[in-house]
Amino acid sequence: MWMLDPRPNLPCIVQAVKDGFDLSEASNTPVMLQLRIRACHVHAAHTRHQSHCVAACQLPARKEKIEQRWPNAVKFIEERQLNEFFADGTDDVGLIVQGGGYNTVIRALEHLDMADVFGESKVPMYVMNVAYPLIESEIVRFCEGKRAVLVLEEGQPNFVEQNISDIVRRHNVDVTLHGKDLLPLAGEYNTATMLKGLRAFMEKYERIEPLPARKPRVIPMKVETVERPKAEQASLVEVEAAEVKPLGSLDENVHARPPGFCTGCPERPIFTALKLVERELGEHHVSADIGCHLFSILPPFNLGNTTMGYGLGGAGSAALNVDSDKRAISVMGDGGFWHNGLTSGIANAVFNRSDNLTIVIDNSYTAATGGQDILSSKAKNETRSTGHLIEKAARGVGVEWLRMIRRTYDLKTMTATLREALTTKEKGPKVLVAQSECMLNRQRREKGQVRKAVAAGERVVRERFGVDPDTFPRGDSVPSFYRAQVVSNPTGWDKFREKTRRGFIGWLQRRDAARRERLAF
Ligand SMILES: Cc1ncc(C[n+]2csc(CCOP(=O)(O)OP(=O)(O)O)c2C)c(N)n1
Repeated sequence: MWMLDPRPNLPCIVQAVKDGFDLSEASNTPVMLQLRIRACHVHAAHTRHQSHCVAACQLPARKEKIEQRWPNAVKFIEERQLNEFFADGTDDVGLIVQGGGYNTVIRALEHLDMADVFGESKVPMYVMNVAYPLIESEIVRFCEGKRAVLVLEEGQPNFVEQNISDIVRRHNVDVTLHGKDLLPLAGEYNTATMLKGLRAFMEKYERIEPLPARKPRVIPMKVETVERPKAEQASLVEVEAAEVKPLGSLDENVHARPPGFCTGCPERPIFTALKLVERELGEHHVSADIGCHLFSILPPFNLGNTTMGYGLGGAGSAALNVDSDKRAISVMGDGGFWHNGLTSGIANAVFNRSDNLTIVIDNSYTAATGGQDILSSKAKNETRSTGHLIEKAARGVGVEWLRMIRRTYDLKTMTATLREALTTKEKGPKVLVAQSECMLNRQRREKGQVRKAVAAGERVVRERFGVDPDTFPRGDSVPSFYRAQVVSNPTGWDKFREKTRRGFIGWLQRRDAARRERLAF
């Protein structure tokens, strides 16, 4: 089966759909379009091509495939120029990359000053928007006359590199091939990884200077920021000057900060509650899922033993449906729930008479990929049908024990419900729908509304939360938090209240300052 792996920009992807249908027609073979994960995170509008009907492709008869369909496909790919050449002829070293990896290579080249941000490479590149079949004539054409070529291919075995090696050997092309000798065998080829490989390649062929050996970056000692009475300050300066000493490299001294939940994220308290309940009931197997909630597997929560795939939190814990004093807990997002979790996780748990607990984390969006709407989103969407309840769907497939929590920040209720779910004698799957809107998306949603209301002269109240800097923790002290209200277009009553409060607080502050002054002497 042929496979397209277009460069991850929308016009290329749209074009690849059209080309894919045409290629399929021309070669009477199914064509697969691969979209890499980052490409799946973008959305935009584009003009539709004339729709094609999918030709019913006959399943391969081996002889016919080799003698007719394969050559037809190769011819079509060559003629339609589905693969691309960039900056060819400018140098005698070059790069071969599959379309899906193109943006990352360009970003890495930009770091080496070998490409600009608009994707103009200064290094010859052969971009395979068709990952399979490989086009021999194009590979020979690209490699001929080059000293060396680097193949940037994610994954192992390195099928593309091996295939290219075979092609250049058979055609007696005198080129040195590099690939997995300079790049890692496993793991995602992100910019940092590609940069390392590219740097090694470019240094080897003297296209760039080797990096000078890195000196550890030295950071100064922490500087005391406590405010002290003036009298003490002069001597403090002397103490600081005496104590400043280099602390060594940043790597050794600055704590790594793992990615985690956003500030104010409603998913965070769910895992806090789970952590608290585990203190009472002991550790459980937690089958995690794909989405923002997967940050639970990192510090400070460290909750999540397995992750199988999107919507598969429940399915992943199915194997642990055994007689035990502890139930397995599975987590799934509302996106994962609708993607397949309702059937692969919940319905199967009903069917298999599972005793496990599934927590559906319902934040009203597929949040991790940018806040797209889903069936249960509350937002009114002009082109989609929203507002379909998760609890109704779960009950519809036979769940009896189901609890809804409509404010995940309510830690007491969260903890109590989790405890009940993990200890109740009731048989059958337990489903807990923990619902609170994603804060990032809520802010995006409300921003426009608020701006309009303020412009229309309406009274709008916004809340702000913060930590009182005067009480910021030192030693064992506990900081104090505040909630402030910002009122736009205040009424006369608002203004009067504000004035009275300010007057009273000012009086308290003056009284406090006088008392401190008295105590200082
Ligand atoms: C099989 C698969 N498809 C798609 C993705 C891309 N993806 C990553 S997170 C995510 C959305 C998760 O949404 P949801 O389950 O609602 O969790 P949330 O991020 O809102 O907490 C998707 C589609 C993936 N990782 N795996």
